[in-house]
Amino acid sequence: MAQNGTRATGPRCIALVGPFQSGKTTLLEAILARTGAIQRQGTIDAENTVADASKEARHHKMSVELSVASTNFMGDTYTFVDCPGSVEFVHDMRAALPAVDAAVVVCELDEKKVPQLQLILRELEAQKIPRFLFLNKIDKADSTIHDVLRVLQPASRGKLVLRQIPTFAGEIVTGFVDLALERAFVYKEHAPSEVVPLEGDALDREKTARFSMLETLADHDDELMEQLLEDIQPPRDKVFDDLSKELREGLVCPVLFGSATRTNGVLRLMKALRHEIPGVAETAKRLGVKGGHPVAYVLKTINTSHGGKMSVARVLSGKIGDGTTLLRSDGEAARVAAVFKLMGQHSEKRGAAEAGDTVALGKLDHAKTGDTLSDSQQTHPPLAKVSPHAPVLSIAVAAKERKDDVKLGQALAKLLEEDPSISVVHNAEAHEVVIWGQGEMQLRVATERLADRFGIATVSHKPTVGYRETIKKGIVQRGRHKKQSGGHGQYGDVVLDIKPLPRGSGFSFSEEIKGGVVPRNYIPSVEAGVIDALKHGPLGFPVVDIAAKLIDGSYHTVDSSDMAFQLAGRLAIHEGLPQCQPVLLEPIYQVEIVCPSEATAKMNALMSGRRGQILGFDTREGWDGWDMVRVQMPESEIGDLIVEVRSATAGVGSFTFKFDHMAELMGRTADQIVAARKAAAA
Ligand SMILES: Nc1nc2c(ncn2[C@@H]2O[C@H](COP(=O)(O)OP(=O)(O)O)[C@@H](O)[C@H]2O)c(=O)[nH]1
Ligand SMILES: [Mg+2]
Repeated sequence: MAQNGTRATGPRCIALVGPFQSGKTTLLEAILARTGAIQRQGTIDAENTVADASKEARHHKMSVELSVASTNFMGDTYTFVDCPGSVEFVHDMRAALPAVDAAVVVCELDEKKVPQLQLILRELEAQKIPRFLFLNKIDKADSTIHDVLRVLQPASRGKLVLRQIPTFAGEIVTGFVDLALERAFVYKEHAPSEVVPLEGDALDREKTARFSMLETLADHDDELMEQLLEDIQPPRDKVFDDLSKELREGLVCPVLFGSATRTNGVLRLMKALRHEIPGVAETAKRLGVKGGHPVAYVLKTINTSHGGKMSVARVLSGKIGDGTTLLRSDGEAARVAAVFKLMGQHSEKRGAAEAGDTVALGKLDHAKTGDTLSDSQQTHPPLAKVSPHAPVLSIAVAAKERKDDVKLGQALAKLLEEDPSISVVHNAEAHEVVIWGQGEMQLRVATERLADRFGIATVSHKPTVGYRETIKKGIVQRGRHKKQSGGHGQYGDVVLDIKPLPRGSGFSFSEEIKGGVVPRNYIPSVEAGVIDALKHGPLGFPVVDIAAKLIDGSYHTVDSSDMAFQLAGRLAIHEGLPQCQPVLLEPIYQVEIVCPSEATAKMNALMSGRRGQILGFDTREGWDGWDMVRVQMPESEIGDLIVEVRSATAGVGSFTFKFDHMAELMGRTADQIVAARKAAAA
């Protein structure tokens, strides 16, 4: 069992997270190369990295799903979960985090990326994941490197502590001093750094920087504080113990430097992970695992191109092997078909997985991402619950060929299984299958996967907006259906009192038939005819907020029928409504936008360009430096709103929305909508 101050034991699991393009996938590659898991370090450009091996990731040169790869370092197994940095794929990271011992937050010294960094740190803070910052791309560093804390601290609630300071030749960073070790290193490209004497200017800077590191640590350690006040040099072991303890408790976030492309700072990072992060015992405790028997957490679900399902899982206690029966928290059971070790897309069968191992479990039909699995002795309550962010963008998709319709439904179900931040809505009225997701790239990748992996060519278009129409004034309208074509005729005759209803009332039907002028048994037929006619009003949309009262009519003993009265009801509506001042209704949504305060003014401008009505501004609760803007906005304008919100906020702004009411729409916009509808129907 790991204790504070001593090294954790067993296989570790570490998430690589951080803003888009900060170098996470490259860092994983560097780690695998440095620790000997791969012969040569691949690059994003050469499309030969272990992670990002899917066709879509290669094609877009960005992570579009998480990748898992393991290595051995000084006798222990380390599994890394390389998470996509794009906000659109953030669910992969969020769902994986509960299972990891720690996260390495890969970042750049770029003020523009600080809001993204803040979002990610927020997630780690919320899930209480111990974290390092790895300041990458040190090969490109300029003078801002002296400002690391000033630039990055605002992104973190926990105190950042510099563990290293860079050393220079002129303007170029050539190495670093490790402040805990008090040792200077010079970077070597693709080789371990070389220890050099710590002297001169570097020594002076080291003293100052080390003192401020210790001061930060002393905030949580009275003994260390006394030593500092009395000018006593704390023993090196004590410093390491404090670093480790405060990291594990989430009190501080140590900052390391490096360059993933040059494999600089990678060994230092590995050593810090080895000595300082918690192991599976502590992680299991953090999650509340009731130990003793096998328990695992599913951090990702993958459907391989040959149709096999794999559940990537971290074993938190016990042992799971081929044939182990695993129960979900709700009691549903399935048997593990095989245990795999993952190296990106490549999987290899291995023996049983022990506590700490992160493996792929084959053919667990019942398992979903986020599930807690336990062996057949007893169920385990869920260890974590990570709900996907509400979707913000949608497209309607259809198979190019009719014959693929069924396949499309099945393929979508598999995509949803892999990425629960996508959802599918069947719009029966518009005969559309609508995919909802987190952004343009995610939806594009989803349609690419339908083609690449499932062989389904699709066409996509903007989803139909839920327009309605209603009437502004009433009318009393007769509808008479009469046909005499030899033998048996058809006869139905009704008079309807048609009236507008208040907004949101829907439809009501009533009758006031006296003296049986319309026989009882035909009244439901009239209603059915009216309902049918209201599906397409004079403007082409479903009619709502309308009352129809059957007040008169006549019948024929032989020729009247159910069908004839339905047709009469329809006729009355068709002939009556155009005279009732039909008007278009458009759905208005209540939208809550969250954004960094600097962008609030831009949101304001954005809203007026999209017929939005600002209801109010607020500071965002619990988020310093963020605002929340409440707006009412037509559904049609929300369509691609996320694209503009993100571009105005360095990618971090977002919103949620819910239907509020239907509002009358007149003038040019309405005319265009009606014309488009007519054209589509023609
Ligand atoms: N100069 C420099 N470029 C880097 C470094 N690490 C990554 N990159 C480049 O940054 C880009 C994004 O890298 P990638 O690993 O895909 O970032 P990710 O989105 O965080 O996974 C790629 O073009 C990398 O080659 C580094 O240490 N130095
Ligand atoms: Mg990546």
